[in-house]
Amino acid sequence: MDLHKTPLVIGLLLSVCLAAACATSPDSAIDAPQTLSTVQAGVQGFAPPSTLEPVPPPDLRRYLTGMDIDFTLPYNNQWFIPQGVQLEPAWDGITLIDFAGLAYVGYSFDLAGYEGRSRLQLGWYDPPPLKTAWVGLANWGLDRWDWLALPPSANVELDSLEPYLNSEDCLSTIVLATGTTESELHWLRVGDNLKPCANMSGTADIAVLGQPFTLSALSSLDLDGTLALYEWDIDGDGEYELNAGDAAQIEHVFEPAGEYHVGLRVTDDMGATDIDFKDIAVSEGIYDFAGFETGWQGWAPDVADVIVGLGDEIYWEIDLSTKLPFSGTHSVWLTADNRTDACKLWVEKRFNLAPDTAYTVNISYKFASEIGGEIGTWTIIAGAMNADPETGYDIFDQGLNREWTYNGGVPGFTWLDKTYTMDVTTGAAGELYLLAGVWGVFEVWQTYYIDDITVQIVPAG
Ligand SMILES: [Ca+2]
Ligand SMILES: [Ca+2]
Ligand SMILES: [Ca+2]
Ligand SMILES: [Ca+2]
Repeated sequence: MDLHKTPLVIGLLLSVCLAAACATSPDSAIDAPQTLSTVQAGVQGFAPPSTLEPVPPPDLRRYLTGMDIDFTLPYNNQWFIPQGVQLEPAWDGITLIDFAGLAYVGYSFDLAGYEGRSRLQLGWYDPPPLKTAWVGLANWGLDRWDWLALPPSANVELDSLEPYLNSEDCLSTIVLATGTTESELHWLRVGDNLKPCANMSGTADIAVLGQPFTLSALSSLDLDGTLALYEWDIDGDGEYELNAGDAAQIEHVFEPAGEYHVGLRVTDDMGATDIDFKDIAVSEGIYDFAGFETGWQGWAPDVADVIVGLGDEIYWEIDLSTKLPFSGTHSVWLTADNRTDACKLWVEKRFNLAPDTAYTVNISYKFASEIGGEIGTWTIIAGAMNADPETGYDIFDQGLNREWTYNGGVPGFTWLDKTYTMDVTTGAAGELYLLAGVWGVFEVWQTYYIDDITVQIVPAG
């Protein structure tokens, strides 16, 4: 197939539809994205969101998700998917591969009153190969489609939007894919640089005096670019004195004890900034870190609800593994075939503390999940108990932290940044058990990884 001629041919085919497009329903083009998580999730080239807290993208106007198709425009070989739309040019309606196939969908933007940059941005969940995708813009004055090869940046810069606005200031565009590779379009947007979102949610809120503390900005993101600079304001005076460069995490030792109002400022590759804050209480206490490079470091695997019947136990395994470390060469690997529909897998560690004493406990760790959507999602369990967790009832009764194991829609295993703070009172034995793991709530096989567990225990304030 001659790729250079194809868009022209299609342009002729599509031009007959042009006059009707957009003018019929300009308002339908600016529907808000379906969910915030869809918006923030998994756009190609972005730092993965490491929590599931919604991070509202700024400036929803002029922003369409891949699902916001304008069906008054031509379309072919497109399928709705949770993260947008899939383009499958080689689909021939049966199962065979059509090497000359095309996939295309159209979108319309209401640009009334818009005077910003003449730029169309496309965010791909799974981008098309180079030189196989095109953007068609409806040129109303010349009554034709102007076809532009999609650049690797997926940002289409125009000299002016003027030729592409109809009498109602509507911009109509077609995204077209050729070849035999599927691609997935996540969003489209007209406008200037999007502000980044600073997020400190992976940073613990208690710290042990004189011990290393991880300031984490891994949950921050820039929807249309990359984060170039992370800066921290340790003493809360508005001056960001700690420059972490492009490192999303940095170690800091807090001294003296007290309450700190810590600020994070992130700067994207276009120079735009955003800030976030967290109050961190620093006091004497116990600090414990395990990166699992030299063994279990006091942690131990445990399971519950893995028995199907007499002599029949589901397959499960919790092991130190080199398959996917966050730090060093090893992490903890947890996997199970959840035929019981209720299995629980975790690692636990015992700490010996004063009896009958109230403590504030923080457990922070890296958690890798490949679960991008709702199907098959298990839940994270993380808790602190004053007795050895042995059964499902033990941990259920303790008011554990439970959270979905979604990874934000990113393909493959993605490291998430988890931190949980709990109050617990020891019993007569002075024992404290911390646990981190997963609870199988769908009857499917799943695998997860845990690494870099930091525990901080301070007397309850
Ligand atoms: Ca940006
Ligand atoms: Ca400061
Ligand atoms: Ca490790
Ligand atoms: Ca146990």
